[in-house]
Amino acid sequence: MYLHGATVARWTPSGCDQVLWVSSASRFTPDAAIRGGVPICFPWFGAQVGHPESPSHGFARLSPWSLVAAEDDGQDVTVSLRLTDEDATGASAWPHRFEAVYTVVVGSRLSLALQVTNLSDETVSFEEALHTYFDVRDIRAAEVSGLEGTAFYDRLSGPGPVPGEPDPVRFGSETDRIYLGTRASTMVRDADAGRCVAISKDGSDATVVWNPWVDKAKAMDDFGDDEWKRMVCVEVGNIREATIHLAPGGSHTMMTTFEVSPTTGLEPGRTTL
Ligand code: TA6
Repeated sequence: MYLHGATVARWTPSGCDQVLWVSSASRFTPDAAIRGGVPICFPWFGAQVGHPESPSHGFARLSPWSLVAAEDDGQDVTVSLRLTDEDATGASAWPHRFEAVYTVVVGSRLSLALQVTNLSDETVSFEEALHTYFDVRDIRAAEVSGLEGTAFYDRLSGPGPVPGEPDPVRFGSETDRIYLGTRASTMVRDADAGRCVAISKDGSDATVVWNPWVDKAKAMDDFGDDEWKRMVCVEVGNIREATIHLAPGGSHTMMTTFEVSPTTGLEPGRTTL
């Protein structure tokens, strides 16, 4: 885990392979987000509306967080990090007094909780997401379930929401979707690796699913050309209609938990390229 962006980069439950993916081309510099693990998107998702010059996905993943607590209870290790408007890099783009506390519980499960408190004397609005990169053996044999029937914004095809689909999400091309109004748990089923990662959440009304596929992977200089095969992003968040509005003194917490289990022989069809 890095103080830079409070980015959890690796988590390997005992007896399991690595669950989180990090690009071999990722930069580890103060001016760049880590390409992989769990970058924190806050206080906006994607481009900041009306501010094209602002960093994509906000400043939290580019900022130095402070360690405020660490505890090992023999079972789990709990680490808490903090970011305020005073420490945040480029916070002028969002001129509000705030405190964000990120609590990470590492054990046989990984739990992440982002609590944001409005320290200003006016109501503030923000978007957020835990932009998790999961490691998969081959994206063409993987699927994401739990979003069946849920409408989504397809960021590749245009503005309006698209009706939900009956089946789990499978991957045969670039996929970039924001699922709306969903508090559902999801599951990454990685057939080739014989494992599932269950993703439960709380305080989140949106879920994003992303794989850049071939061309977008090539277009990113901190992402290996062939690495699109080995990752999928499933991101719990509050985005667009789920934007959070916090009154002065108010707090909001979004949390997610990951748990690994073996697949039970449900082999989805492999997507051919
Ligand atoms: O979460 C999906 C997404 O918003 C995609 O549109 C893609 O741009 C990805 O995030 C990565 O964004 P980044 O700013 O990290 O390059």
